[in-house]
Amino acid sequence: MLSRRDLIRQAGLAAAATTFGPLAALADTVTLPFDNGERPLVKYPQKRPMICLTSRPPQLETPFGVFNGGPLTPNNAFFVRYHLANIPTDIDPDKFTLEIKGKVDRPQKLSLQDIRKLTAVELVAVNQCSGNSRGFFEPRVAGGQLGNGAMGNARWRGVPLKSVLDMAGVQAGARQVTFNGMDGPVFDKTPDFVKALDLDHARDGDVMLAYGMNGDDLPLLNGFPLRLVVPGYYGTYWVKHLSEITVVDDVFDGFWMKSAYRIPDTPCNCVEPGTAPKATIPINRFTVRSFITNITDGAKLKAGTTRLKGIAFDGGSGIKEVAVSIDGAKGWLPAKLGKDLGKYSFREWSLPVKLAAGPAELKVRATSNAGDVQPMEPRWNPAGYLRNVVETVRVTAS
Ligand SMILES: Nc1nc2c(c(=O)[nH]1)N[C@H]1C(S)=C(S)[C@@H](COP(=O)(O)O)O[C@H]1N2
Ligand SMILES: [Mo]
Repeated sequence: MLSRRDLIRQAGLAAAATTFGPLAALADTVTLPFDNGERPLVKYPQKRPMICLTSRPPQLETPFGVFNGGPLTPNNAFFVRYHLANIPTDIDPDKFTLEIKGKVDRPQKLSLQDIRKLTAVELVAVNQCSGNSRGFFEPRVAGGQLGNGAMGNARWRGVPLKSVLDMAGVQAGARQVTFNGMDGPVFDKTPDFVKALDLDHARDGDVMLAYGMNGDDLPLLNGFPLRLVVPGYYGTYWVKHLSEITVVDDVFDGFWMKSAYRIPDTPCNCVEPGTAPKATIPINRFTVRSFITNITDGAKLKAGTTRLKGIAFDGGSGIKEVAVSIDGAKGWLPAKLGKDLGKYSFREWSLPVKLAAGPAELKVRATSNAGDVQPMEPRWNPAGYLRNVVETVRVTAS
């Protein structure tokens, strides 16, 4: 068994030899179901073969079949998203420090050991990229053409962000908290990746600084040695290799908050396809979604009883019910929900259905405890975020 250090060293060596990149481009490819959907499978350190969107920086999508393996996504199959090509590849956990500064009474410089000594909490939560499923948008939109694999569910271990903010003593009048990681732009003109949360959100007790993922350290590509976990919120806020927390007394206006990752300020957060929103707000909680995981589009099945199974999740109210249709949305049957791993987690569901010989359209539709239901028609926004239309899996039974 390789130790964490060995792995990191190995990653470091790979970085020294060339630039950090795939250990191997595998012969296999995957074809996502939209135009220009052909992608190579690549093998990066600590990862199994993953669908490659870009290699510099690494942007890796989880092969969808992984989601049929259980409610937690294995670390070596968890998707990877970066914006800036200069990612840290050789982090010495003994030298790592997290700084907490700005409008605080007692600025802090914490080592990983200091953080590990604080009372730990664990929480199961989905991380999903805002652009997950962007490749399905019609009309098509610019940005990474992702299938449905830019999401994952893990048991995160760490400390509440509130604990370290309290240690530092947030000053009266503070409004937001900003988060910066160790990656940076290659060209000076590209703005550094810095995200912000409102102070109340940052102190809600659920937002956490995570060093553990599914019982192990974070993989390097998922933010080793420390990342922000913002349960129920899109991945853009989940800053990796987190090294700088700054309390500010205004609304942070960095590029990645003010200009990027924004959604239409309309009740549906959508606009007429092909049009621009008049006003926008920062992206925030996940829309409610569900998937069939054990049957792929185009599958040939035996007529008779088949057990459908899959996952559902939302932005943190939890899943109330999941309904399944096998006749193209004419009739709906309630699915049985699996074990509740918490309101931020994937919720498994299953349902035996009887398929007559011939073609069938299988659909699944989740309702959240907040009362949100997946729409039957896709909602559109120019950045390709928030997709949550009821998905269709076409099968033929014989
Ligand atoms: N430091 C850093 N953190 C980051 C990013 C980044 O580019 N740099 N991208 C964010 C985005 S947009 C997403 S979707 C998540 C993805 O987390 P993952 O790579 O662990 O799956 O990381 C977030 N944290
Ligand atoms: Mo993202």
